[in-house]
Amino acid sequence: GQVFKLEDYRPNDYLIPETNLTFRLSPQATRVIAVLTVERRGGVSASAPLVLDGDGLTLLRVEIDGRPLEPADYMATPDQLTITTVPATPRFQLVIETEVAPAGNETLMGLYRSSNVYCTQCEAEGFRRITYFLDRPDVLSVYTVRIEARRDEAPLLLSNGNPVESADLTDGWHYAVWHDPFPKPSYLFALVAGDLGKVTDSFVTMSGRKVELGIYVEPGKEMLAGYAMDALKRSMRWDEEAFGCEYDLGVFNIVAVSDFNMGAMENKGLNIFNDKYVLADQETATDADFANIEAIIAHEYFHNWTGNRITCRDWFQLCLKEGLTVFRDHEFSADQRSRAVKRIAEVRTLRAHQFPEDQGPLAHPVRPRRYREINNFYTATVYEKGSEVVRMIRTILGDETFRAGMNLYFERHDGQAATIEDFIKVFEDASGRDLQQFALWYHQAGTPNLTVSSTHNPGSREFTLEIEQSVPPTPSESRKRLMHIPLAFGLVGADGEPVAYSSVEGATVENGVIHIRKRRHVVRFSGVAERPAVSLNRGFSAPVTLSVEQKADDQFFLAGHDSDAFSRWQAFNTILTDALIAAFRQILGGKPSVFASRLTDLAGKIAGDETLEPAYRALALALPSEADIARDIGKNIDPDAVFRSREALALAIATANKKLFSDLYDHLVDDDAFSPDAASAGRRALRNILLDYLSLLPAGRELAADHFHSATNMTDRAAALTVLAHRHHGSPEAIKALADFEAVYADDPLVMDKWLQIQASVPGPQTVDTVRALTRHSAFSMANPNRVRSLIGTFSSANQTGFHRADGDGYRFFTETVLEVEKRNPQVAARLATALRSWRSLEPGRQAKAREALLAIANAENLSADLRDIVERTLV
Ligand code: HT7
Ligand code: ZN
Repeated sequence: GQVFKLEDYRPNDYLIPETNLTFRLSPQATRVIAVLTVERRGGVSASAPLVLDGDGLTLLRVEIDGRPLEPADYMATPDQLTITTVPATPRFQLVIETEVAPAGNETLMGLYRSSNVYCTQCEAEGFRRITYFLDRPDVLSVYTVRIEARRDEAPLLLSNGNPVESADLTDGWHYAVWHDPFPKPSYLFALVAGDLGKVTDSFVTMSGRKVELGIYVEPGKEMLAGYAMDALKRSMRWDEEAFGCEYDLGVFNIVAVSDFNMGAMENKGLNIFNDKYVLADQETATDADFANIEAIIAHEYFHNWTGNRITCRDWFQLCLKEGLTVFRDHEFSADQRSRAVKRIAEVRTLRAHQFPEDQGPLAHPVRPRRYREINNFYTATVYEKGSEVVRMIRTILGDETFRAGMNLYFERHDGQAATIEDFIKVFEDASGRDLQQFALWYHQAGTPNLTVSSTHNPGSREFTLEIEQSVPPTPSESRKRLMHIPLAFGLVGADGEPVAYSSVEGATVENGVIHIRKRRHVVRFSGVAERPAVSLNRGFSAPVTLSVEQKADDQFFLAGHDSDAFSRWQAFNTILTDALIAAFRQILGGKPSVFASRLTDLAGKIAGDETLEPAYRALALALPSEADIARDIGKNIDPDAVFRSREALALAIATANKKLFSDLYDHLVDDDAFSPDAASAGRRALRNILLDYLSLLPAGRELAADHFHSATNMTDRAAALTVLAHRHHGSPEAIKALADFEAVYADDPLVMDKWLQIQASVPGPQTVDTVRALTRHSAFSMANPNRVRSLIGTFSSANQTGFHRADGDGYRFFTETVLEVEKRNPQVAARLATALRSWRSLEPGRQAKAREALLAIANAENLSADLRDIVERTLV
């Protein structure tokens, strides 16, 4: 396949300042008439051909300035329309008529049908499946869209921008016209038509303009859209207050559909959502679902300024909108909820998804330089690491200068298609600093490591930190340059208070941040009488790994006393990880796992510490996942031994804290009316993790069954079902709870997704057979991405012992299924296939079987570009 390279970027010879589209909708044969105003750029020869992108199109008509083109004047294939004879005038009108079949479109890109609703997905290159166009983000056009449909089939007709007119036509047809005054790239175009229920509200912007808000859902589900609407209004207000960003159209619409490749899409004025991220009430959604809805509603809304008003010059710049918008939604959630809890959750996600990507065969820079399939670059690196890079800019500049830089960005680049260089420049200009070394965070792949050791000389009252940076090699980047790493730190005295020092040399230290710029820094703090404990990477100021020579006593001290809530959590998490790795080695050596009582005691102390938020305590008590442990071990992984080490530690903590956990569990019972707010969710989270521990003790199974049957919300019900299905697999209680759950929710696909997920993640070699059987269950469908991700995605990426079953049957099932999904939806199949990206860290037997599975996919006939790209890079 073709490789696209950043260095090959050049603007097109033509622009399309105006786009007029008419759709005559019909499931099998929709007509699309595009009337384009085309402009030749200054200095371009009149003989330059106009080459438009297409993808599987049927061309019916092509005219320029009112005259049909002669066959000699153009060449059309399903994937390209080349106009060889272009008028000499600098501007002309091009009319293109195409026919597309939304009903048969299972790729969910371009125009498709989801439960009889017509909808579109154009990012990244879906618009070319609708009409021939310059389908690239630097071609900005003002769109007017007329939609015609049968009124009974599609009473609702929506597109971007503001409504202009609508009326009946003959024979039961009607039409609506929409106009979007803001020039936009084709990837932000959207159309929705169908029979949908509507929830309305309004919002008055900071300058006093009224915006009509609409959320459209499957008829009958309107009462499930209230939380999303509330999240939308809070997002709109927050963006005004935090960034001065005001909404700019008279309407803002959100449509929820049940077939969607990703979470949601920020089309101008018409966001389209996976219904999983809109619909919620206490009966059907967990607290995690509510938090995701809030975050994704905010994320897509925030794109209105970071993505839509200022878009990307080309797809290499994807992090310009995605990393920045993730940073903005993280800040929003931190302000709406608990900042410390939010930060811990973000870091857990980054380590679970981005670190393995950065440390494996699919590693790429936040701003990649090459791609074969852009759909495969909507990654944790572009999104999550991209957000961390923006956070580091704020850490380096400080809040005020960062905000000044953002203001300059909005002022300077509004209406443009910009680059990462433009973004860095606004912060250089706002601060007067040189950020060129810092910019390597965008250009260089791999997770940097800092090796840190410390010494204290009581005689000279000097405390010294030796810090050395290294960036491991990544595919096609063997030599790395030195990075600028802002390392927030604290010196903590025996009383838990910050230790003062009189001067520091060896590195720039500002506002509690050491600026690492060289390979090695020896940072000397003078005037330090007693040896402090060092708290490093406070607040996770840089997305790095640390190798710290640190006494266990210091870790325990920091876990109890660090004033930085994130680092306090981190210290306890490091203690847990070290204990788990030691247990893993003991298990491999045939020895029993033993855990220090000060560890299990500390777990109890944290659980019962009323000065800490319940949500924070719940996060602290959540043991590192099996995948986390495997990543920290690094190589020669036996997932069964990892699983056993984790179970052993959980049992030790539960046994040592039986009474405390049980009392706390009883005390946390909540009789108040349900509220999805963060504090209530935190209490549920703490009680549910206590249940998880208590379920390991005698009578734990009955306790979990009681919890399940007395639950009054989905958070508690799903937590109890997970405990029963995972820890008491095959027990009468587990079987009954699964059956009861199925009986109650059989008609609710989003809830049945949880039922599929819980079963797909049951540890052990037998689960592959369960999952195979569930592919034939009526709740499952290979055509629906949510169903596929819930069953197959969960099994392959969240079930270490099941998927990595020693005899390779998990991998065989995976190969068959990925290839089956691929026939319908290559994008979803390619994402599933990334589950094997860390195959080289497995023990040799599993490694060989994983490789066979990857080769079987690679050797399949007619492989899509999406899947081929992932599998070939994974095998290198
Ligand atoms: N910007 C959106 C990305 C997206 C997408 C990309 C490829 C294929 C389908 C897609 N659906 C949505 C979502 C976002 O990051 O906000
Ligand atoms: Zn986004």
